[in-house]
Parts: sequence; structure tokens; C-alpha cells
Amino acid sequence: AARLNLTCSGVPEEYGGPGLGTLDNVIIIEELGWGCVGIASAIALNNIAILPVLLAGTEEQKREYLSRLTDQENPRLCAFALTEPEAGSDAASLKTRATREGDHYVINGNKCFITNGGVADFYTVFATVDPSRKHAGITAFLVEADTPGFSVGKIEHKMGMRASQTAELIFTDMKVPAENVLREEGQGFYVAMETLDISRPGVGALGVGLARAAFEEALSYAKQRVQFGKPIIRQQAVAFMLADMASKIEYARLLCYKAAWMIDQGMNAIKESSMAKYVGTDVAMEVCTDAVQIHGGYGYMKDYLVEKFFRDAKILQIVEGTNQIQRLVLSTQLMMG
Ligand code: COS
Repeated sequence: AARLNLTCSGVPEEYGGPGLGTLDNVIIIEELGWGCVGIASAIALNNIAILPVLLAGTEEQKREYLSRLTDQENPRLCAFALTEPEAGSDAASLKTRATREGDHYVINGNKCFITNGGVADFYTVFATVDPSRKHAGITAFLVEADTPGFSVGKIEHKMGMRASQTAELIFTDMKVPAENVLREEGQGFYVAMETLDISRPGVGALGVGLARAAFEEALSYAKQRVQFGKPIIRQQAVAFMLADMASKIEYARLLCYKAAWMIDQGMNAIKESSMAKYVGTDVAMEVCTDAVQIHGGYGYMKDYLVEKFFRDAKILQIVEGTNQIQRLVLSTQLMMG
């Protein structure tokens, strides 16, 4: 993947990457999601972790950190560390504490459910310099994996998406140079939100790719499985399920494309980005559920691919902001509009 530049697709050419846009990335992620959501998320989440550097990094930070991701001899990964045990949907309530001491910060706290945790070379870590300031105290840091005080905790044993590693991170009196702050102290929440605004169509596209794979399996099974003397696709109950599945995939894809295209045009796409994420991933869950249903009892067995697809679909409705949070973001935009 690194040799094909898939792990750094959004890195501009001036920093050694292919300089692809959000729409290009959405198309790539759909294809990877079609193959395996676990592999696709390890790659896609790496691209998401790059975004804070692209959005908020100084020229020096970009040169230093982006070049590691584009080095084809020794390609490295990065990870986005926002979520905490008590701060999931309510990201502004995070508790990881950063205290300024001279030319560095001392960071203490925990992160959980971090994709590529333990395999990344560096992390974008969000910590607060003052919890009483709520979101305005949150600061983004670039943290090297080999920093003293940094350790990897529990590696999660997940229902699906099992080809990507998900880990807990522990920071104990971890010293990070002040020059590793992204943008400025107190700007981290905005960096995180701007990152998620751009990344969400890609998560929708993961869902579209997965839904497509599940649909193809269900279609091929329905053509060859004979009951009541004919292939079950000739039974209207099954045929109509397949018709709905095909249509849902098309409209979910178009939403992801539209949101990504708007981002590439520099338009405000907060609303469309949230739509793309929740529609793409809700469609994945619906299509995967129907694909298992069409397979009947066989669909519940590990011998059939749809069993894996069903498990992978569930997490997509939760990651990168639950689908309820997406509706919250979208309805807030509607209220403001
Ligand atoms: N883009 C840019 N800025 C945003 C934004 C967005 N999507 N959403 C909020 N902001 C800004 C607001 O404009 C506000 O700015 P001011 O300080 O100028 O007033 C500030 O951020 C705080 O906004 P708000 O009060 O709405 O923040 P909340 O704490 O209520 O949280 C949500 C808002 C729910 C949107 C946020 O907590 C969230 O996205 N949660 C989900 C987190 C997530 O996706 N986690 C997944 C793990 S990361 S892989």
C-alpha cells in the first residue's frame, strides 16, 4: 500500500506525496473497503491522522513529519488520538492534561480505541491545558512513539475490523517540546473538528465499498440458490431486497462524492460530510444485514463472507463520530442556516 502511495494519498507533491484530493481518496477508500474494511481502515485512518499536520502544521512540521509517511524505503504510519475512556462523543470533555513547563509540555492521561495505536511512528494527541476552559483549552501535539513516558496499553479484541490494530495509549509525565504544538495552544479542538469535517466522507465510502461487496455476494448467491423449484432471485421478496440494496449503494456513493467534491472546491461541507458518513455507514449496515438474510442460515456461518461483512459494518456506524452525532452536527447546521 505504501509503495502505491495509498497510505499518504493526501500528502501534497511538494512533500513527496501524490497530492490527491478528497474525492480521489473517497474513490480509493471505497475500493479498499470492498476488499476488507480492516485493511482499509488501517490505511484510511492513517490518512486521517495526517490531516491535522496538513491543516495546522508549520512548514517545518510538515517537512519533518510528512516525509516519514512518504518514504517508500521505510514507510511509517501515524495515528489520530482524540478519544478517551470518558470522552467519546463529548470530545471537548477530554481529560488528558498538558502542563507547560519552560520549553516543553508534560502530558498525563489515557487515550482509547486508537486505530494504528502501537504501530504508528507518531501521533496527533489532543490534551487540555485547562479543563475549565472546556474546548478552548484543548491543544493538539505531535508526539513521537518513542517519547519517554509514552506506552501502549490494551490491544483491543474486536468484533470486526480485525485487520487493523486498535489500542489504548498511556501518557505518564511524557515531555513534549513546545514546538510540537499544532497551530496554537487552545486551538486543538478546532483542528480536530476541521479534521473530522474532511475525513467523514471517507468513512461513508468505506461503508459504500463494504455494502457493494455484500451486495455482490448476495446477488450471486440469490442467482444460484434454488428453492421452490427456481433460483431465489426469481422470488419477488428476494428480488425486491436486492433492488433496494442496489439503489441504496448508489445514493450513498453519490452523497460521499458530493461531500468530497465540495471539500475539494473549498466549500463549507460540514452538513454534507455528516450526511455522507451516516448514510454511507447506515446503508452498509442495512445492506450487510439483508445480505445475511438472503443467505439464510448459511449467512450466519463463518464459511460465508457475509458473516464477516456484517461484523465489519457495525463499527462503521460508531467510529469517527457515531451516526447519532452526525445527525446532531447536521441538525445544528440546519438550525444555524
Ligand atoms: N467544524 C469546525 N468547527 C466546529 C465544528 C466543526 N464541525 N463543530 C464545532 N466547531 C466549533 C464551534 O464553532 C465552536 O467554536 P467557538 O469556540 O468559536 O464557539 C467550538 O467548535 C465548540 O463547538 P460546540 O460548542 O458545538 O462543541 P461541543 O462540545 O458541543 O461538541 C460535537 C460538538 C458534538 C460536534 C463534537 O463534540 C464532536 O464532533 N463529537 C464527536 C467526536 C468524534 O467524532 N469522535 C470520533 C473519534 S475521532 S476518530
